[in-house]
Amino acid sequence: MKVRLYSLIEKSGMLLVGLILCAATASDAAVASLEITVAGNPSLPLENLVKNGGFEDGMKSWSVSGQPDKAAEQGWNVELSKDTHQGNGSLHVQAGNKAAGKTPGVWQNLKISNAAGKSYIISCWVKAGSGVTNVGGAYCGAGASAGLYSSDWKTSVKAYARAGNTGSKWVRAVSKPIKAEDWCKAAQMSAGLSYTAGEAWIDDISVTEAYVQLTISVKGHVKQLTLEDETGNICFDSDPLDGNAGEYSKSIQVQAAHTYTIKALGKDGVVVEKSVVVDRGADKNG
Ligand SMILES: [Ca+2]
Repeated sequence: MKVRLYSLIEKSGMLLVGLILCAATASDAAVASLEITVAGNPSLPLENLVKNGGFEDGMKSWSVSGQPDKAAEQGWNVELSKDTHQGNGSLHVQAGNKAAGKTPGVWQNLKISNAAGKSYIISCWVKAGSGVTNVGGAYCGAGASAGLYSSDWKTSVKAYARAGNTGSKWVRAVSKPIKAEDWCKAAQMSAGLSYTAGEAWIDDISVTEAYVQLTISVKGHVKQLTLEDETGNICFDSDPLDGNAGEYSKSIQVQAAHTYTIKALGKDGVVVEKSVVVDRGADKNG
């Protein structure tokens, strides 16, 4: 996809360069556009440690939290739903007022290996109704959390990806990264409602390594390159480049659970875009 984005001043400057270039190479065919390639370390998309995080295999790999046989008596309900962010299944959790002090939902153990020194992040897609609140912060609301534990489960570090009322829209909740220390030998995550009444749907839960090194390579005469996240926040800006080298390469560390867009301005004044999906939790709707 090619779009013109830069300011008129910049564009007219590029146009001038372009005209000079054309004059100098009048016999050449049209200016070749830029070719962008991206490699990730770890490789993309990042491995999702959550099994059946999109509930496409029903409730396979999940256990219902608490005392499922007393759910009705305690005023909560956990079930599979067809109201999804993607695919045919999602998790639907309801909690009545008398269950507002509970954490109804599902959980599973995560397999981690050689975790020490690595960081992890949890994300999920959440649709929460008007009754759901997260006034207590990350401990409360609708969504998912993940914990890294010592072998005796006594020491832990936790990450929370939760939302309050989402206006009945699907939104992506993303935790802060947590780092695994030497004592981290086990990992577990859960999804559902936490200390709130109300109703929520949860889908596409992902736990991955928190950071990935992107190596961006551009073939062609690139004048400037930026990397931005899904909110338009610029994560990297090359500033004006020479543009005569014919190739450009840059390695940038980014956080997982986001979608990135590379924009490269060619000598011809045309901006070439490439989107980078770091993990499977992100999709075309995200
Ligand atoms: Ca799904």
